[in-house]
Amino acid sequence: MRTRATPPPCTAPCVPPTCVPSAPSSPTPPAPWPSTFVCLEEACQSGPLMCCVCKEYGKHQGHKHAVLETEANQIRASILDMAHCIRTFTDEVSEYSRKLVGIVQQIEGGEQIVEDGVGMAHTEHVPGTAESARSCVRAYFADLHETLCRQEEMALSVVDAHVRERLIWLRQQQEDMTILLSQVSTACLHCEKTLQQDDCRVVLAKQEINCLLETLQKQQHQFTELADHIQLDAGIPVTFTKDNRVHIGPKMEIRVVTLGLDGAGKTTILFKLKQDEFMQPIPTIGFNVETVEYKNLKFTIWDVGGKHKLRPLWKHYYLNTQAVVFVIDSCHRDRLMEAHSELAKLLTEKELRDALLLIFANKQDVPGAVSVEEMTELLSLHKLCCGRSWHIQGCDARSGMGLHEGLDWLSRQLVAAGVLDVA
Ligand code: G3D
Ligand code: MG
Repeated sequence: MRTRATPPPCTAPCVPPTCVPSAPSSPTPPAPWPSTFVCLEEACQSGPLMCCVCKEYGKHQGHKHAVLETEANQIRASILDMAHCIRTFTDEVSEYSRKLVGIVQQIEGGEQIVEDGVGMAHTEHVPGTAESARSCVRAYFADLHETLCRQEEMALSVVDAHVRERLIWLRQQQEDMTILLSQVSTACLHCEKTLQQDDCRVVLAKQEINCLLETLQKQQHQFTELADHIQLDAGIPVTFTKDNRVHIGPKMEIRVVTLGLDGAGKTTILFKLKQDEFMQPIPTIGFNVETVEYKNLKFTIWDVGGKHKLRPLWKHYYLNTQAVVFVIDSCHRDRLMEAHSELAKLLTEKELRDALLLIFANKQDVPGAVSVEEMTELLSLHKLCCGRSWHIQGCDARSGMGLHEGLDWLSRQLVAAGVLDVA
C-alpha cells in the first residue's frame, strides 16, 4: 500500500517574525505535515521550498515567501482554470476546424443525398460556390459576347450601307460620264462632218453648231464644278464611339443640348463656339441651333431657352441626345439652388440616362464667382451625378476660356478611337 511520505521535520532555525505565515485566505485541506514556506524569489524558482529544502535559508531571510499549502492550492486552482480554458480552447479550435471543412465543402460542392417525393433517396450534385462563380463569369461574358456580336453586326451594317450608297452614287456617276462622253463624241463627229462640207452648208449649219458648242460648254462647266466639289477618294474614315457604335466620315456627329437657367450664358457659349467672337446675345425665346465643328467632332448644339415657362419644353430636345451641357451662372449665388433643382429633374429623365453631362460653371471672370470646387460642394454634384459620366468645367463664355477644355472632355468621352481611315 502506498502511503504519503511524511515531510522531514523543520530543521531550519527559529522562524523570524517576518516569516510568520499569515492565515490562508481560503480554506485549504489540512496539510499532513506542519506548515512550511515556499520562497517567491525568482532566483529560487528552481527550488522554492524554504525551511525544509532551502539550504540557504539564512541568506534568504528577507525573501518574500508564502505558505506552501496556500501556494500549492493556488497552483491547483490555476491548473483547474487552465484545464477549463484548454477545454474551451479545444472546443473553439474544433468548431473552427469543422467550419473550415464546411467552407471547403461549400466551395468545392459535392454529392448530397436527397429524398424525392416518394421517399427514395438518391445522390444529387450540389454545386459549390467556385462553380457558381465560374457560371456567373461565363454568363457575364456570354452576355458581353452577345452584346458585342450585336454591336459588331450593327457597325458592319453601317459600313455596308455606307459602301452601298457610295457605290450606287459612283456607278451613277460612271453612267453619267459615259453618256457625257458619247454626247461629246457625237458633237465632235457632227463638227467634223460640217468641217468637210462646202461653204454654203457650213453657213447653214451655223445655228446648229453654235447650239452644240453652247451645250458642250455648259456640260464642261457643270463637270468642272462637280469635279471641284467631289473628292475622289476610296478612303472610308471610321470612328468608334465608346458605346461601340461606328461612325463613317471625317467628322463624327454629336447631338448636344445646352440647358440651364435663363441668363446663365448658354447663348453666349454657343455664339462663342460658333463664331469665336463675342456678340451681344438677345434672350432666347425658343431655341437656337448651331453646328460647331471641333477636332473630329461635329456638334449640333441646341440652345434651349431657360426661362421658367420654357423649361417644360426641354424634354422635347432630349431624344437621341448624346450629351447635355448644363450652364450655371457662377456669380449668381442666390440662384444656385434653383439650378440644382432643375439639374436634379433633368437627371431623372429616361431619355438622358446615357447622356454625358458637362457642367459649365460660367462667368468665372466675374470677381467673387463661385469656384468649381465650391460649386461641386454646394450642388452636391458627386452625389447628384453618381453613376453617370459627368464633368464640371469653369469657363468664361465672353473670352472663351474653358470652353474648348469642356468640348475636349466630351470628345474624350465619346470617341473610343480617333478617325481610322481605311484607304
Ligand atoms: P442664356 O442664353 O443662358 O439665357 P445669355 O444667357 O447667353 O443670353 O447671357 C446672359 C448674360 O450673361 C448676357 O449679358 C451675357 O453677356 C452675360 N454673360 C454670358 N456669359 C458670360 C461670362 O462668361 N462672363 C460675363 N461676365 N458675362 C457673361 P446681358 O448683359 O446681355 O444680359
Ligand atoms: Mg439664351
